[in-house]
Amino acid sequence: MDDLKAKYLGQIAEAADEAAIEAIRVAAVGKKGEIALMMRELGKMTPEERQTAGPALNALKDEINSALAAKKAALADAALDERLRSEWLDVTLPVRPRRQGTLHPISQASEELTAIFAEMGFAVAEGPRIETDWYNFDALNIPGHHPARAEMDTFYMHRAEGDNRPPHVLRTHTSPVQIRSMELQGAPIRVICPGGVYRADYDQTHTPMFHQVEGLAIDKGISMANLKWTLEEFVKAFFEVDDVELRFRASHFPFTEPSAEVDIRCSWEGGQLKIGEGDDWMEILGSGMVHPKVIAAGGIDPEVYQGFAFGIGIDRLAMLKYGIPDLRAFFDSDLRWLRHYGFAALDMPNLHGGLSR
Ligand code: 2U9
Repeated sequence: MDDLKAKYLGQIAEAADEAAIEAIRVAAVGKKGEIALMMRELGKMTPEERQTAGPALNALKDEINSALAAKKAALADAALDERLRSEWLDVTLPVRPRRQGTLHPISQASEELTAIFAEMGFAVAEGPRIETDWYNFDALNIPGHHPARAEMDTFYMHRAEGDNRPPHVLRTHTSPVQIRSMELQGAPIRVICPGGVYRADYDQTHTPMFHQVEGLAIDKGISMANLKWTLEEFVKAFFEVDDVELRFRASHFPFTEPSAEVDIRCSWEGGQLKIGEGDDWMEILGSGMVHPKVIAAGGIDPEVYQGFAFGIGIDRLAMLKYGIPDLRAFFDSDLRWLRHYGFAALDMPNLHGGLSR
């Protein structure tokens, strides 16, 4: 029996995996194993022999069973250790670089100028890009025969044959939003309307879709002086200069009277634009006192209320601020040119605090 014990304990010690353990179990202590066979032999023994051989066989069986269990547990531990070693992750490694998007310069310029006007008390209003010709033209003192209606290179929406209602248009300016705001809110009102507008035009300085921000302030006793101050504050904050000189040139728009185009003093040194100093002037926006007919179209009494309005091209403003030469780059380029101009990934801390150039 000692030989048997030595044989199986030796095999168990040598077993390399669970399958080997199972094979030893079947051979040694299984139903038809060696110990079971020996148990059967007990019947042939004398009672005295049986008294020593029986307990000895049972003890051997227990010993082999516990050696099998211990070896099984040791193998499982070793397998776990191996997995922990081979599947180990260094969570302190730096993450792999990920491709990240950036805010579009037009969005960035739009956010910046919105924040500046918000600080001066202007709310932001938005409206539909598909408009009726009343909101886009008539309410703005641009009647059917008016040349501006043709000048604005309007995109007209298709009407079904036999439908003789005036067609909807892609808004040619954000002014309809201001008419809608006047209708909704009445006076007094201070609002800016940033957003995309459409004109059938395409060359180095025009794209069929571009962005405007228009501003409107209506109250009792508003004058050109309020307009001038507002625009000066805006230009100083947007171009981050302490002082700036604005030049108001008489102009004409159907929706304002009087009307003025506004230039800022600037210089071009070696192709580099400097805002606020120099001997040059650059046109940046149009403005004026809102025409009484337009105030009335918004449902406000022009005998009681006056107002100023202005319109700025955001795309051009972004080009000037960030030094981007061709307007078309805004709409047919990818991230590489944005990176070239120093536009940072969305989660960079300098997002709203100017550019890291
Ligand atoms: C209402 C009343 C008046 C908005 C105005 C301009 C002058 C103007 C251009 C600037 C560059 C368009 O993007 S651009 O091409 N805009 O010159 N816009 S006054 O006047 C309004 C608007 C709404 C109710």
